[in-house]
Amino acid sequence: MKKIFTLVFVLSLLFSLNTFAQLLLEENFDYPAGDTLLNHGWNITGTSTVNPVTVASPGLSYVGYPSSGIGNAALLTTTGQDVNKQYTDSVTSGSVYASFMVNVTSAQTPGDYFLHLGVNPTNTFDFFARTFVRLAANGNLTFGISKSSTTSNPAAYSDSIYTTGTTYLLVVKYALNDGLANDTINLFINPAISGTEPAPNLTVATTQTDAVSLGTVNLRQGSSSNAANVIVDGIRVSTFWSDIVPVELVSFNASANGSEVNLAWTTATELNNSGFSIERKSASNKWESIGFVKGNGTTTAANNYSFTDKNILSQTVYSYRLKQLDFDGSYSYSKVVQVSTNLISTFELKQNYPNPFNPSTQISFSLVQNGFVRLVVYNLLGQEVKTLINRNMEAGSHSITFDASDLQSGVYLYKLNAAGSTLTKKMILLR
Ligand SMILES: [Ca+2]
Ligand SMILES: [Ca+2]
Repeated sequence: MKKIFTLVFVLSLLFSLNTFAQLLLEENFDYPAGDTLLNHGWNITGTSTVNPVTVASPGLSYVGYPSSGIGNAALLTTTGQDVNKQYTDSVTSGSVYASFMVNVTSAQTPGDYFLHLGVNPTNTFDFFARTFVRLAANGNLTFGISKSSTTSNPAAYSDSIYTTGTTYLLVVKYALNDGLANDTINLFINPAISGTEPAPNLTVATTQTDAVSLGTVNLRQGSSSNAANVIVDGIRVSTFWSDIVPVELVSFNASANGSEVNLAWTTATELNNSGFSIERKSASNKWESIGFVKGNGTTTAANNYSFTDKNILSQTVYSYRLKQLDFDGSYSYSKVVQVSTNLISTFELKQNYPNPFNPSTQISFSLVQNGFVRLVVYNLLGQEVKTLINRNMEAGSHSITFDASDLQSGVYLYKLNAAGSTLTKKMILLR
């Protein structure tokens, strides 16, 4: 990533690109450990108030997942209170995706479900996309999914390759298909963080009654003889896969630096990535492409990219976005970052301070553009007594300390020359 330094001004925006994703729910459990979830916008599912669901520390992390490592987590044990949280809106068509990190502390052979989707307000029977975990014969874990009740439609289970004490990323998908008794449910386990929905690990399509709508995510503490002890964290619900697991780009950073704007971004993984078209607009204009940066095709390694926009105006707010292009021509946009340029619009040489001075003083000046700069001190006879600056400098405000301890008292001139212009001021050394 670019190291950025400027004497003038730095505005830096660094954030995960999904910051403004249209999530129906985001729950990072960024609450004090030990709090009950009922204190943080969750409601009771059913009636039990025994063994409330509480906040546990630390939270869970999963590389590349946007809700990774934020705050704490929810701790689910067995029996007692179940809780739910409402989406901002109920969903009646399309698909609902609910992603979350899960770390199973211990599991039991019969297995039980610890998370499900429900209507809003929740009731005690519309439990859809039930997500299970159980202990397999080989000592590992398997995750499972069902449409609703498993009495006559057992849950589908994954391979028994998962282990306790490991954090997994699970995504539950409930597709509200047009027509009756035909909705489908998928479970994705550790899907690629690519922004593109992959093939699911599990699919359930029974003729059980469909959900009329979905409006809550529910955490459940199952039976003492079946259920697991589970830590759940980073719940994200949306009708778009790309909102919950969006992170082809993990950061996108814009900074104004003198006479240019530097863009820097990082990808966690890439899939068929031809590259990035850099798009810019200022307040009154349309988006325009200002350059292209080649991608790395398909890779699971993190990659850093940068682009410098040298064609900018002063005192202007620019918006930038990346149009990520696949080899097949499909594309997606990053979120937008904004940056305010603060280029100096006047060439200026300020009065030194202090003045008179003994033995040193500060000389400040502003440059409109990058270029070669000379700052020279003369005596009143026009003789050069000291060269303070004689080099290329960046546009912006600068200051330099002039130490006159080897000069005699008197009036001196200091002359700044840059970009073909010269400015001169007087200063008085009083020893
Ligand atoms: Ca968390
Ligand atoms: Ca249906």
